[in-house]
Amino acid sequence: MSEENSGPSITQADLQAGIAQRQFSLCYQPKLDFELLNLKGFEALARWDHPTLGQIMPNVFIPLAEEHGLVGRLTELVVDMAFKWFKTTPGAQTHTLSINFSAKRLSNLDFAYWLYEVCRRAAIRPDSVILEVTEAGMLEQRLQAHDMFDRLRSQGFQVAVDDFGTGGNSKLMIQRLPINELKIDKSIGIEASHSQEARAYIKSIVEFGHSLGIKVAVGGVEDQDTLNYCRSVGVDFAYGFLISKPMTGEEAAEWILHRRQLTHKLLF
Ligand code: G
Ligand code: MN
Repeated sequence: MSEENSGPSITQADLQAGIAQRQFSLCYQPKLDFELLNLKGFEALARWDHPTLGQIMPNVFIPLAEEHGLVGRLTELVVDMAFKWFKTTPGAQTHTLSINFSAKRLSNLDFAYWLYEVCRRAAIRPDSVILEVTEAGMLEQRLQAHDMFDRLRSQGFQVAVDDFGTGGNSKLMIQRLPINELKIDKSIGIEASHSQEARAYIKSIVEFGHSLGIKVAVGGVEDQDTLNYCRSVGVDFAYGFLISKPMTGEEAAEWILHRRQLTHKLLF
């Protein structure tokens, strides 16, 4: 599976057909909770299983969807798939479900209410759903960000800032926003294995986040030393290949059943 997609020429019609034919699937990556010493929840990660080009990653198709006004339909499809998995997977609903959203989509006035209605119909508690918006996307929507997060929070949802540390300096903005979680970008988690600066950065963001009552997650945790370091400086949650690669819905269902054994070896 290629993580870097050098940008095959995909047209608007391709994407339209892809959405109509539901050529998309979700993988699920577990998030480890250092306080619970257990699985906290899953992040749903979208993939486009293109019939001829193979698997296409979100960093390619999301900008395209935004450009062609298809992000709304794509969001509906992703939410539908993620909620179906969440509802039908035994034990999933005792955990959280993080979903990536385009900040452009969230700024829509009706969005929070629409999502609330979808949750209500599916009998999913809004507080188990975490909406992830990238730091760059949030900065782009800086004028709407406060209202949009407020609307989401008042419907009971949680909000996370994704890819934190890569999208410009949003610290001042974050201080004024109702945010539940900061997710330090995986490039920084990966670097932390060999870079003292990356480790110092993680530590400083933990202090910053906690001073505002915001939980801090680190992505890209690939080795035990980085996991131990994160835990020692008070990071709340970790994601990464050390814990698990993104899995199919069925594999993630299996993971839930065996999570105690799977997380035990990393933490004790
Ligand atoms: O930024 P975000 O966390 O949404 O990115 C998730 C993507 O990063 C997934 O496509 C996943 O395959 C990849 N990923 C997740 N964990 C790791 C990791 O530990 N190392 C690397 N190199 N990539 C990861
Ligand atoms: Mn994410």
